[in-house]
Amino acid sequence: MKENKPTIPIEEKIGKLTKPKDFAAGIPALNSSISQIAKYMKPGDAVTTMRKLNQKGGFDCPGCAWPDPDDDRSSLGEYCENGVKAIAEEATKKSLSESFFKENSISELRKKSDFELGKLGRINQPYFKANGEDTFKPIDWKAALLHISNKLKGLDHPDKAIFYTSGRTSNEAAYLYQLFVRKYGTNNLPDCSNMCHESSGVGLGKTLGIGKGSVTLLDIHQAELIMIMGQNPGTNHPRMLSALEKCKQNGGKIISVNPLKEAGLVSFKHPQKVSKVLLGGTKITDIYCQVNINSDIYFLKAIMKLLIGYDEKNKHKILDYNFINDKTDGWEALKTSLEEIDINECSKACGISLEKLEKVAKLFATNEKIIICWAMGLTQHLNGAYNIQEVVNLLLMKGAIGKPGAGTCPVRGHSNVQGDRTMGIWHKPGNDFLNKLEERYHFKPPADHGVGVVDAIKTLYEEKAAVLFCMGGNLLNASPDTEYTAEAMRKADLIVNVSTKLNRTHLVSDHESIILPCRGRTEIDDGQFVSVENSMGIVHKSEGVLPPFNKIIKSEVSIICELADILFTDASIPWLKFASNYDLIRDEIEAIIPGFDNYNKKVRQPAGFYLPNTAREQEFATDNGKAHFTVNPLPACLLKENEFAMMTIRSHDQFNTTIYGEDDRYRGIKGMRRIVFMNEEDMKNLGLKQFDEVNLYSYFNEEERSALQFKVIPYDIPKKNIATYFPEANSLIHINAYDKISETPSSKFTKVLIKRT
Ligand SMILES: Nc1nc2c(c(=O)[nH]1)N[C@H]1C(S)=C(S)[C@@H](COP(=O)(O)OP(=O)(O)OC[C@H]3O[C@@H](n4cnc5c(=O)[nH]c(N)nc54)[C@H](O)[C@@H]3O)O[C@H]1N2
Ligand SMILES: Nc1nc2c(c(=O)[nH]1)N[C@H]1C(S)=C(S)[C@@H](COP(=O)(O)OP(=O)(O)OC[C@H]3O[C@@H](n4cnc5c(=O)[nH]c(N)nc54)[C@H](O)[C@@H]3O)O[C@H]1N2
Ligand SMILES: [Mo]
Repeated sequence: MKENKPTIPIEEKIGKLTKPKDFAAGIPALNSSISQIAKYMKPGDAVTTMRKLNQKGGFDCPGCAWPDPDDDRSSLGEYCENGVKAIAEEATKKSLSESFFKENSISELRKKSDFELGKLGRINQPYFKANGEDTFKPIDWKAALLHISNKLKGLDHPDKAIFYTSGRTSNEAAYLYQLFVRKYGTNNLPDCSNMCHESSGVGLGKTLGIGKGSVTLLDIHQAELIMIMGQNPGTNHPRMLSALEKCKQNGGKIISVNPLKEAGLVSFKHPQKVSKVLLGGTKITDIYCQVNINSDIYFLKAIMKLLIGYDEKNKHKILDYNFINDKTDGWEALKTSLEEIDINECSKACGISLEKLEKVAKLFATNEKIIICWAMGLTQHLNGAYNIQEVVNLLLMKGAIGKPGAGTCPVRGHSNVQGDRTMGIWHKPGNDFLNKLEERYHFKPPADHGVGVVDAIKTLYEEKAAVLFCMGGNLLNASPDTEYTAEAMRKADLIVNVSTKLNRTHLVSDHESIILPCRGRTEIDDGQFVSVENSMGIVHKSEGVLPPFNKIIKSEVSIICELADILFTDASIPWLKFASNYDLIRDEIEAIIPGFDNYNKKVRQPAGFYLPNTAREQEFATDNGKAHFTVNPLPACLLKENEFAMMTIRSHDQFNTTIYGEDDRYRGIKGMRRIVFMNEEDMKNLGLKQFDEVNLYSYFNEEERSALQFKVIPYDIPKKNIATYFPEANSLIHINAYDKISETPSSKFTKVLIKRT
């Protein structure tokens, strides 16, 4: 790789540390929300927006995918502090301009931090950077779309173009986008899911026959036991805390499995209930297990082995044999494999004492309505799919699936990432789906699978693709191996980004780059509304309330339709009609995708509608109709004496690659992001003090990767484990360090050496 300045510039800031919090939300969260709104929005707009957020008839928060209550929504708006930040970021009145780009060359802009780039304001019109130039110049829509269309027509094979999607795209835009891409002739449809919950989709699909979770919000309220693994809801899904609070009020117990003691998992003070804030909060976690990074399989196997032991001692009353016999296969093989497991080794590997493991197992033994929730701490590993399959094993033993208060709960990230996949944004589409497209639209969709994110980057690196089209997102910063990815992208002839805000992916190109500005969720869309699917499979309407940022920017649907209208000369698909009436798009979706009968009618019901979910009905759409127990290998995550296991996590002040601010309030960090959280004893052993500067190195397949100039922070984290922020440390994650089953990059486990600068 060519020697270069780091793609993400190094900031040398020293901030402040305070004591990490042991509760989430409360008055500070409300204050923080209000100050965010005040900074970026007009007061009138702010009030209108907040009243309509996640209300029936309002718009879907562009933050996370946590569902809204079917009834009983808070009159203040069903929102959280971080949802407010997401909205303020989008609804800002600040604008980029032609003169700004005249005065700031692209190489100058590359020196800005992600935080600074985000604060420049909304993209106000289409821009074009020509080959060999170093500035963005305005271009009109027609010329931009014609240029893209000509480029696509000029490729010698449609697979030379790659079409990425982030997870904010609505159902309507996503459906048309995949139709456009397949009519063009490729399945190269990587999406952010490839870096996110792909392991959940694959692991659940293989064992239960459906790649989505099985529980509803009511199940969470009714559960007797919830185990939360690898998730930080206080920051990333704050509205989940209200649901957990209800579970606790109903007598439920909660186990948290996480290397860090995350504030929101410890206790919660409901920010919209003043009495709760003043009187103290609800204790959330009953048993907190601070496991080592990527030791969850050891932990889960230990619990299962203990459960089998209890079951034998209790006349086989602990496990659900009716369910195991009627609904599953593979039980004997799993049982035999667990006999060979050494429980002391498991305890040592995960760092949880036998005594504590027994306490956890006893809760599983004595409860029936059990839910396991998880997010990136389980999915982003070399063994991500296996992690999920072990979660399934534990639930199946207890028959805890498809009955009230029990089941699987992968907590999704982007607000419509699940819906995008339902709409066909997938590089590995099934034949049934493709055949239906062929029948309805009379073209032959490509049969060969396309590339996911990792392969997309490698394809660009090897110059086997020339055009990269991104429907939202920030692929450069979101991807692993930042320097490799940047070099891959620099080789593309043309990069197109449909975006709301400027980010590093817009600036990376060495050749041509086009930015097409689009409207966001909060904005009125010429009388149309869109729909989205949340983490629990509920599809509902989302209608913006603010006037569009300006008259030039277009909706994602219009951009796709106008480009398709230019690219395809035949009139077999009425693209422009779709753009003027989204009901027509929903009719198309109804015709192709199962579960959308009467879509236009049902989507207008105030709380939307549930998509069918086989696992929820205890039906398993696998090869033989049974849910599968699986035997999964123990991950080899032994560390050499000088190695540390690094996870990359989100701060409280970011949405993925969008950096709202430089604090991480719950973890007690102020004004800095280029930091390594480290165990105090490990620091002592290395002779390091707080704020000392270190360089980080990783060696995957003996290839070195580095991330330089990080400040060390002492933190309550198990020994030999460290944490850094995403995306600053992405350069350490080798492009080939991904789960071979789900292709998910191993963002939560990298072996790292720490050297003083
Ligand atoms: N405000 C805000 N909301 C968001 C986002 C955001 O960036 N900001 N992002 C959205 C998106 S796209 C997603 S996918 C979700 C992400 O939501 P999360 O998955 O909660 O996000 P991460 O910060 O990646 O946190 C992972 C958690 O897993 C723990 N962990 C790491 N490795 C391991 C491990 O090996 N085992 C276990 N048991 N735990 C581990 C970490 O300590 C951390 O608490 O949030 C969504 N919502
Ligand atoms: N090391 C490491 N890497 C990770 C992760 C990790 O935990 N660690 N997490 C991974 C995960 S879970 C995910 S989901 C990915 C996220 O990957 P992406 O989805 O690609 O990244 P985002 O940061 O969410 O994208 C932000 C950009 O989206 C654009 N945008 C915002 N709203 C809209 C809109 O309404 N329409 C359009 N067209 N554009 C919009 C803005 O221009 C903004 O700059 O990152 C992954 N990368
Ligand atoms: Mo995600």
